[in-house]
Amino acid sequence: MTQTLHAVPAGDAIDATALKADVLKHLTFTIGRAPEDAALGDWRMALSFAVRDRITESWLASERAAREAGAKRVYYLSLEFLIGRLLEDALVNLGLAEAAEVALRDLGLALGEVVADEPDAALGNGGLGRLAACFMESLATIGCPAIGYGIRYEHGLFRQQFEHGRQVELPELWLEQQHPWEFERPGSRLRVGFGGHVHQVEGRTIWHPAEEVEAEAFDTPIVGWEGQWANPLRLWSARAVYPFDLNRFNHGDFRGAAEPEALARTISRVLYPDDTTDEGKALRLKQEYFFVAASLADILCRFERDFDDLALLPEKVAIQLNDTHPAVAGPELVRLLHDERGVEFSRAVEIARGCLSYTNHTLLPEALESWSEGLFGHLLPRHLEIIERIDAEHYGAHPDRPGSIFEHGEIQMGTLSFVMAHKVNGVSALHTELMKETVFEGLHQVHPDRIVNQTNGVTPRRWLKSCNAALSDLITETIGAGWVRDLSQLERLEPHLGDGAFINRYAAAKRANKAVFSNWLAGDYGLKVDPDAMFDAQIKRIHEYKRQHLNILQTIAAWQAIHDDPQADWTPRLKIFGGKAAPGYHFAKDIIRLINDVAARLNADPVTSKYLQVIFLPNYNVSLAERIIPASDLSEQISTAGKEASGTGNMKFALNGALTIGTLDGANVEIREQVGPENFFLFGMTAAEVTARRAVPDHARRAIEGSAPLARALGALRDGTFSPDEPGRYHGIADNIAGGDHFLVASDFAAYHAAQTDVSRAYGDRETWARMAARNTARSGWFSSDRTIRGYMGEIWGAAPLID
Ligand code: T68
Repeated sequence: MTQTLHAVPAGDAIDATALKADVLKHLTFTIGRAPEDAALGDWRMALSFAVRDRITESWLASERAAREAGAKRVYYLSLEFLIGRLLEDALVNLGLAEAAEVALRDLGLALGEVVADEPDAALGNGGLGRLAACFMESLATIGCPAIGYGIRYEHGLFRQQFEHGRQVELPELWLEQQHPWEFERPGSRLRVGFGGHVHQVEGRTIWHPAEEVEAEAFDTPIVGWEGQWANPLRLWSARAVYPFDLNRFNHGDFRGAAEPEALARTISRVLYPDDTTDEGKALRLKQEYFFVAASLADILCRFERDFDDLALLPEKVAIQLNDTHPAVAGPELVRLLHDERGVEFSRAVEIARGCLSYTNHTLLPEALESWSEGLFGHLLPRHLEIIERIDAEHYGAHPDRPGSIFEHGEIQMGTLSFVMAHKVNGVSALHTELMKETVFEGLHQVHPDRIVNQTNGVTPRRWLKSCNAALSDLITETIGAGWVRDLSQLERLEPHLGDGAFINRYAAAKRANKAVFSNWLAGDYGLKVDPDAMFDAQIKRIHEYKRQHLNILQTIAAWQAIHDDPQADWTPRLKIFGGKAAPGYHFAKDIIRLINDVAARLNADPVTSKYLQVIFLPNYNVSLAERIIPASDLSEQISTAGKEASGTGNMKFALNGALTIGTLDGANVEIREQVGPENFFLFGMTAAEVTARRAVPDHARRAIEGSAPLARALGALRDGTFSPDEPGRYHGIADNIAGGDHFLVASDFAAYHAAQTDVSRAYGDRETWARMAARNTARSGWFSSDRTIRGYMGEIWGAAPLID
């Protein structure tokens, strides 16, 4: 026992001793278990509480410091926070990872197992939610006083399973176990109303909602690097105002007695899993207003505790809308200021605009939010009136009519957000320019200074330091530990790139990660892979614009080519897929099934499987990404140009030394600029070429005629090669590609196929490949979410950090 303590530095030994004592204390007094009876989950809970104590100290001190400084606060409103696991992140940021390892070893436990026992908090669908989580961590690292506001969904994103290759959705149950990180705030419940009517009393407008629910806050403190600052993530849970109808109960109506509670709780029951269908529209709008109303009431309450002049609001309060989902914050803030506090209407709009800013995450027309006036007016009658007045005033000021909030009989939430925000930002340079040219063209002309760019980033604590110990240790040994706080310091690796010994060590770190991953694959999925094969990964939501079907089609073509000449010098590859399809998105689900069918056929092929294997890992989530990314050699970023707003997975891969094969889309453009075109496999049409190509009649047919491998791969979809029991299963996908091909799979195929051949050739020279990979790491410093947050602070929020 003492030996282990001597093996670590003195500070860690003290931490380990104290931590062990705290773990035992919490096991006894918080969990109520004796060590000899404790299960893994009990130990994890005890460790989490011991860690939370330390975060809480930092959090309360941060809150005190922000208040004393009268600092401007940032409020990040997001319907999604894709947090993942918190324990490891917290340990790493508090500098307690080694101490925890020692303390647990002393108790007969392995830290890795304890950490892996934590369920992922999957309160988000994909990139937008994960960005919000990275931002929370960066805000705390930088020391910017902030609160993240969202919904405490009982069920996060569904759990994905495959049955005969098909996606099936199961409910996600993260709250089935106690969530040790949060503080419940039963004392500060707020009421949120819906429906009803509006009337005037002595010149003032009063809204009488027909229905009310209560919002209860749960605070999870998020700690930054080195534990200097922590901010809360405040998630709202819905409950009934009168949870239980005793009268109905006493009359024997037990079901009816419980009804109000069941109905109210529906609001925070599930994360909207689908960004494509109309289902559950009213509930979705209720969720949006519910969390916005509770958050704004909370924000004003905090403001009014410290200040008494509402004119100061824009100076003290910055409210960021993560996409249009919280767009009702505009009219709600106007309602709070005008109806409830008597501020003159135009002045209320001006104050609200001074506080609000809006981030756009998509240009896809089908993903832009709009609400029918009927539904909206039914649930939020006063807000509809306010929006009408805002629209009229905006229109009055700009008679050339840059675009009304009311178009096609619907309330356009993007326009509303734009009109109510003092800054509107895109999430990559290309996306921001396209915003100006497309959806917001008219508004941009009238407000040329409103749109700004803030290219996304990722937190290097989770996405390098903790997920990739082999590489981060090498980096720290080479350039010191300063990169964890200041990722731009990675450029100090540059002088080492010419050093063969360093490149060998870099390659060895990647090889070690691949070995770990291979063992895990063999153990959990029974798939034996060669760790020296190229690991080629596409992990993200399944969507036609992301073109997983282009990837699998090219895989089929590669398989056919290997069959033609099995003796040739093929570069072995493992194709890794991961991602969920929206439950109602049938085409995306067909793509999943196709990939699984192709995997089954190829992995069982005695001729080709030593060169080409495919695996679709089920239930892709943050923790799985943390496993896959450090072990990958190639990152697939192959969306149709102009469609992917930014991407953030692309940044995580580059940082961890995977080379990108990609189009000029989203932040790929900036990644290629940073890492250098010679360290990036570019292919495909540009956004402008995509637009032009769509106008070419028969573009898909022409592309197929021009590419024999494409024609042959499509042939295999049609002749039932991958679905012998049901030969027609993939005709839909083949017809889509050969027909309208909106996402230009056929037109980009030949270029993609050629680029993949280049990739295989390049991988043959391992030293050169490793140098290119190391260069990707060295030049990815700009993609830290710390840089992004500093951009928001300076250009949008006007907020300053409170630590150096
Ligand atoms: C993503 N958007 C973008 N949306 O696709 C991605 N949408 O390019 C970008 O990097 C990322 O945002 C962060 O900026 C999403 O993830 C959603 O998840 C979503 C959810 C509900 C409704 C609409």
